[in-house]
Order: sequence, then structure tokens, then C-alpha cells
Amino acid sequence: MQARRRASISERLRERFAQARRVVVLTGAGVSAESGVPTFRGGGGAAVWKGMPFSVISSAGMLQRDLAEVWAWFDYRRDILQSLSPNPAHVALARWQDRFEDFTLVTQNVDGLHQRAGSRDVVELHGSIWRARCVACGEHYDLHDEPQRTRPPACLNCGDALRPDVVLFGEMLPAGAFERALEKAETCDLFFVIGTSAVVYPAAALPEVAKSAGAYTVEINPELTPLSDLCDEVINGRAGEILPLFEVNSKS
Ligand code: BV8
Repeated sequence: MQARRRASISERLRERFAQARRVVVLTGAGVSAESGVPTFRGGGGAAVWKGMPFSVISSAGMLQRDLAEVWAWFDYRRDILQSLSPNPAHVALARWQDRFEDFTLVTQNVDGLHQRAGSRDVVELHGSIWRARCVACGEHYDLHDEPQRTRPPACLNCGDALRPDVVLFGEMLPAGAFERALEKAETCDLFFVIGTSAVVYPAAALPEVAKSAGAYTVEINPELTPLSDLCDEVINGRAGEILPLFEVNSKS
């Protein structure tokens, strides 16, 4: 069925939004674009770090070969994030968590901007740039107030090296994270996919799971993606402009 495409919110979606009880939102880099966080556009091919494409520098293979270079790449991104803030898309989604009987925010983003906007219990499918973990004992460390250039520091627990607590290509997702997202996608009545090019798996499978479980699926993205034809409704717009609209009319 051809998805209905528009840059506004249909009456049909307003009704579904007003009646929904169990809602899941999946976000990607696009939801942080209006905060100034670079997206990965250009996909795996484009050079993002010292001539290396994203799918190479952010890969398990790179971690084996050159942990210091992986740290340098994430230190550089954490530097950028230090001066950036959540945008109206993050703020709107933080408000949704108290609006529905059952709301689940699932993100591919490692930037922590959802949490900074007030979102709780965010399912971080790909980890967080604000955490490190020991490659041996798995001990976790918060990096929020860590000075930048002391890497790789050693694990205070077992003395082994620390690594960024993010999921690199070729690595499994954090235990339970995908399973929780899957369970919610299978039982929700409204599923939003916002700001993702939907090429990275298994995250990109979640909207398909929700759709085949009968949820009303909505994509918000200025561009079409491999998911656009699958969704019941496609809103071709920027998340920071579209998401606040859900609040506006629902009051009037
Ligand atoms: C795994 C953390 C088991 C690190 C990331 C099945 C088929 C094919 C391949 C695979 C498969 N299963 C597994 C694979 C391999 C691989 C994969 O999917 N490869 C892809 C490239 C084909 N998957 C994995 O390796 C996963 N692990 O499967 O483990 C296993 C193990 C071994 C072997 C096999 C299986 C782990 C994947 C996680 C990797 N880590 N991030 C880091 O950040 O550095 S992925 C990272 O890239 C992000 O987290 C995100 O997932 C992805 C980027 O995508 P998006 O977020 O969508 O961003 P993008 O820039 O692409 O698009 C932005 C979108 O926003 C655009 O559409 C744009 O139009 C839109 N936009 C722009 N502005 C706005 C906007 N939208 C709204 N508003 C705006 N203002």
C-alpha cells in the first residue's frame, strides 16, 4: 500500500496519536542533526576519520588493530558534543514518555542527547559515547566529566585496557537491549521511525516487526528511505519542526 506522504500531520495520525496506548519510537542520527551533530550521510563509503570510512573506524576489526585510534575518533566526537544541546525533537520525545500508558524510546544514537532532554530508560541499541568499559572484566566507567586526552586509561578493577562502550560494526548489541526493543515493537499500536536511513541491522528490522504485528507505522524524515513504502504514513520533514506539532493541535 503506497504510504501517504506529506510534510504535516494527518487527522488520521492525530486520532491514532490521541488514542494510542503503547507507543515505540526508533531514532537515528537525523534526530540530532538540528543540534549540529554530524549524521553519517554518505553511508559507509565516505571518509570520516583520517581517510577511513565510518564502517572501518567504527568496526570491531579496528579495535583489535588500533585501540588508540578508535579512542581518538570517539574523543573527537565527544569534543564536538560537549558544546551541543538537545533540539525541539529531543524535547518533544521527552514529553511523550509521560503521555502514553506504555512508551519506549529506542535509539541508534550514542550522543546521549535524548537523556539530556529528559528522556528516561532510553534503549541505547548501539551504546553511548559517554561510557567506557573494560575489554576484560567489562567494568563500566562514566566519561561525562573525564578530561579528554588520558586514553586509553587502564581498568581500575583489573588493570586491563578500556574501550568506548559503543557497539562497533561486527559486534553484538548490548545484552537485552534489542530483545526489549523487539518485544515492545511486537506489542505496540503506534510505531515512529525518525531520522534514520534504515540501513544498519538489526535496528532497521524493528519497524518491519512492528508493521507486521499490526502497528500503525509512521516515518519522519526529510528524505525517503528503504522503509518509506512499508510505513502507513511518511512525513517528509525535519524532526525538530514536525514533532512539536503533535503537541500544538492536540490541546486545541
Ligand atoms: C551485528 C555506534 C551481529 C558506533 C553504530 C544484515 C544485513 C546486512 C548487514 C548486516 C546484517 N546484520 C548485521 C550486519 C552487519 C552490520 C550492518 O548492519 N551493516 C550495514 C552497514 C549494512 N550490523 C552490525 O555489524 C551490527 N552488529 O549485527 O552483530 C553480527 C555480528 C557479526 C557478524 C554479523 C552479525 C552492529 C551495528 C551497529 C554499529 N554501530 N553506531 C558509532 O557511532 O561510531 S551504527 C551507526 O550507524 C548509528 O548508530 C546508526 O545505526 C547508523 C547510522 O545510521 P543513521 O542513524 O540512520 O544515520 P544516517 O546518517 O545514515 O541517516 C540519517 C537520516 O536522518 C537520513 O535518512 C536523513 O535523511 C535523516 N535526517 C537528516 N536530517 C534530519 C533527518 N531526519 C529527521 N530530521 C532531520 N532534521
